[in-house]
Amino acid sequence: MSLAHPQRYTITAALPYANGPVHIGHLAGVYIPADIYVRYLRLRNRDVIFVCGSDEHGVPVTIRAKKEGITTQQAVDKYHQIIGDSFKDFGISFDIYSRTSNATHHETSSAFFKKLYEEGKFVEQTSEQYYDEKSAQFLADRYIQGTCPKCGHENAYGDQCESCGSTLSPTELVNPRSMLSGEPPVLRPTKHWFLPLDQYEGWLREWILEGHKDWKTNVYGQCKSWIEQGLQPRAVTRDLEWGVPVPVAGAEGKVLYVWFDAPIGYISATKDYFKQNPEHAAHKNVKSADWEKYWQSPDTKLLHFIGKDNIVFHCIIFPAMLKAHGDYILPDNVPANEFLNLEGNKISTSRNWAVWLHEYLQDFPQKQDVLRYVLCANAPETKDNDFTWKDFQARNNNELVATFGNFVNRAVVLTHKFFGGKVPRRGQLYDIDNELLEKLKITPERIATSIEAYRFREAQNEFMELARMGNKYLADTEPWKLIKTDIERTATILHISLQVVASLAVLCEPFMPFTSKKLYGILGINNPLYFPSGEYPEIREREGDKWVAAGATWFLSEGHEIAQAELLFDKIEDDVVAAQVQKLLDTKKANELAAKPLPPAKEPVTFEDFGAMDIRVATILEAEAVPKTKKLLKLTLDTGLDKRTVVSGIAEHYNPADIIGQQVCLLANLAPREIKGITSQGMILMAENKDGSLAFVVPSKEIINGGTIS
Ligand code: B3M
Ligand code: ZN
Repeated sequence: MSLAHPQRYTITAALPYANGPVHIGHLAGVYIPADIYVRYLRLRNRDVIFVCGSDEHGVPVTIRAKKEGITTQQAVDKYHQIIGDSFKDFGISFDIYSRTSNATHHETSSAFFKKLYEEGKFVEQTSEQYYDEKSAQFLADRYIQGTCPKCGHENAYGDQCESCGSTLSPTELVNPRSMLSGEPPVLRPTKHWFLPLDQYEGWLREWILEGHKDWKTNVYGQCKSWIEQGLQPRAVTRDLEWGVPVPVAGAEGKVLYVWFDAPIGYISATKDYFKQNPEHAAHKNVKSADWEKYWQSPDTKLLHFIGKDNIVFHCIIFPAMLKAHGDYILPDNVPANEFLNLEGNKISTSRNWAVWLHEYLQDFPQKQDVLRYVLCANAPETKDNDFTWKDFQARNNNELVATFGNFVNRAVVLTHKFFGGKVPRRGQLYDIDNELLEKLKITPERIATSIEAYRFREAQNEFMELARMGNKYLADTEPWKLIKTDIERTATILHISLQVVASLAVLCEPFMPFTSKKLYGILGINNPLYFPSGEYPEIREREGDKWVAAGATWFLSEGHEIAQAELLFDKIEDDVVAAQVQKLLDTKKANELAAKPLPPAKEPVTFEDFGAMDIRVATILEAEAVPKTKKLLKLTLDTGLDKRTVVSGIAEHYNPADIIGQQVCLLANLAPREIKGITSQGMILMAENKDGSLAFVVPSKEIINGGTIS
């Protein structure tokens, strides 16, 4: 059951690992829906806190740091900054973007563990785990590689084989080796603390399977299958150096498992927020210590926005932790999304198959709202979905430019042209006017209903429907023609159009906040329009410190002066989109090459076999294409011994003019061969890349022609 009348909302968005930048999949799956929801609540004047931060513990960050040759602290500092900036750039309106390496979080998660420990909520278990004797440490699953027992892939990880996708445990690997030292690890006993999830099974069954049939089917389904498979005790500590130290005597060298501390990060972030913003929600008169209300008061609605890979942690493990602790409320809902693919393939950080937010902004400055719009329109709400650049272009050009932007622009420009930039008088209304006004009246409520049901695509589409209808209204009534014969009717049409524009300005705020702000500017609304709590969809305008209703649908009064039109959206041309597609094709090619195996090793040869080769340094004197061939050059070489002709298949890699004077290595005693009527006396040594590109093999300093190579 969902909380019917919450007094306040605590909205969390998954804490991204600080091990890389964020991409469109993150935005579409988690942060855009969360931000829409929160902005909507704020428009309705609900008391809401929106928290997030970087997840700075766990093995993924240590691996990334190692790869970049920097310390783990440096790595998390770097990515915390990059990720935080991307969110800010895209208008994700967190009240706080915190981080789990800070003091508040260490204290909070440590105290959380300690309470559970002292109350005997954990079970202690000693088990055998892989240990690297050379580096003197236990190995996280990700730090062990070996042969996959299922498919024979030689570089499977201790937790997963990326070749066949099987989930593994480290002891299943054949020929395991430590990624730290390369040595085979040994098994050693180690003690850990486990959260006995099996003891919470009955309660989880009741709370989720009976009590939360309202959750999204993808979420409910995953929970059901986890619970029905039977829950096992789950280790909440690890043998690692990086993380929150286990606050118990005899636990040296152990830290909290990242999935134990990370969700507590939501609580820590809330505490930090209140420390930094004691005046939160001034109208609510909340004190700084009141962070507790947002986590412990049963009239608070707690929602976790996450991607589908995090469902078990947020629906089963974290709630079991909260329940074990006893002081906390539980999530009211966990509206998890599925995954967004990119041009038909799974987004992958390691394969660089992604549209990175910071790169998007370099290529499309000021187009944050376009991406927000497209990602919401395609959000993977019920199934995995695909982002394509073609669709991005089409939605921008057909929906944002041709419909929404065009409607606003015409209404504003014509008002200036015919009525000096003042909202004209509304005269008699006809059916066509009333139809649009009816739409205007019902749309806010419809958007609200969709958002409250976590159907953000549908909500945004409702918004767009109103813009479409407005656009059609102008096309049908043609005020630019009517002005010649009927000024009064033209005035009414523009009056109504401007009311719709004003409504769109407010309604688009959750989806396209940058555009909304521009529209407020154009309409000359100094204080943003506002939906009074409980009276939605009636919109009021703020005058000084008072809210005044301009009527149920009339937002702009007659005579109100508006500013000049500004470009809201502009057309994205084919070549711009083609460049993005090309960038991906290049990535794909680079990945394919990286995955392509090297030619296999050849059979051994004897020293005598090798000694029989007469390899010499030579210089190219002349070069010309061999007629009627694409690949061949005829070269004249100075070998020190003689001048000779060699035909070489390098025409696709070098221009004849560029290689005159080039030193090369020549297999000089290769038996002469007739090629295209030319006798070739020897062969030039070339090095070959995976992509087939060729380069001369040359001595690293100048050597006389005829110098031998051995
Ligand atoms: N950092 C996993 C992820 O980025 C993890 C989420 C933590 S939410 C408490 O998918
Ligand atoms: Zn495998």
